[in-house]
Amino acid sequence: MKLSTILYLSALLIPAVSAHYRWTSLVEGSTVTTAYEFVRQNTNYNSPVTDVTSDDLRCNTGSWASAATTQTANVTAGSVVGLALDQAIYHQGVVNIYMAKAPGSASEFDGSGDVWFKVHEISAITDGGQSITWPDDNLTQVTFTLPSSLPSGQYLLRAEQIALHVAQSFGGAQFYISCAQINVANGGNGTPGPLVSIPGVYTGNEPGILINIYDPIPATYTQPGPAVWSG
Ligand SMILES: *[C@@H]1O[C@H](CO)[C@@H](O)[C@H](O)[C@H]1NC(C)=O
Ligand SMILES: *[C@@H]1O[C@H](CO)[C@@H](O)[C@H](O)[C@H]1NC(C)=O
Ligand SMILES: [Cu+2]
Repeated sequence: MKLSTILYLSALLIPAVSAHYRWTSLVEGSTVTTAYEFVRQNTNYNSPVTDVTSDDLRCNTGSWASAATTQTANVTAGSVVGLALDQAIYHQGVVNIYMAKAPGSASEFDGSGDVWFKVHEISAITDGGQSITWPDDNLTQVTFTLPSSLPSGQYLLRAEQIALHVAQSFGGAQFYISCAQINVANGGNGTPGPLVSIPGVYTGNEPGILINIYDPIPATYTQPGPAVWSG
């Protein structure tokens, strides 16, 4: 089959706008918790956020209204946590996981200020312009190990997939976001950082956000955001 035919047939198989993937559940170890039990539910249905200067970039549109009714999960430093989606990721892109420590309880924290640090990322794999692989493609969950030096306390845990299929023009990148609320016990004395604000962390002009991923195939890919804090 010609490449154009293959691309046409794959387009038929992918739902265009009706059913985007959403981060709906906290993952604790190997357990996927109930949808929106510990994850703030948003009000933008299946749509992504595209304005990187909007407060909606923090935990998604309308999610603050559900903060108080979202439960906070008890987890321990050094354990595996993550977020799961209602269906597999299908837009080519990359994943970042951020955390922010709440001054008090996570359910009362709006995530404002220079409070966010990156704890995990899944980037693109490039091959000098020969090929580019999106390892977040087809994933239904993303997990990582909380550093054991993470201080105890309540946190927002924010997952972000940046879909890059129409990112060749400014504002084209699509941010699929949710925040979970967790209470970390048995933590350590680490100093997470660098700390950034959300919005503020991105301008939209980053080489990993404003990018044509098809033509030519990028020789390198630069993951947006700060370096990962690994404890
Ligand atoms: C978390 O632990 C606290 C203290 O033991 C408890 O009151 C709370 O119900 C627990 N939360 C959940 C969601 O299990
Ligand atoms: C995701 O699934 C598609 C369709 O089966 C496949 O072509 C692609 O290679 C997969 N991507 C990864 C990263 O496994
Ligand atoms: Cu789409």
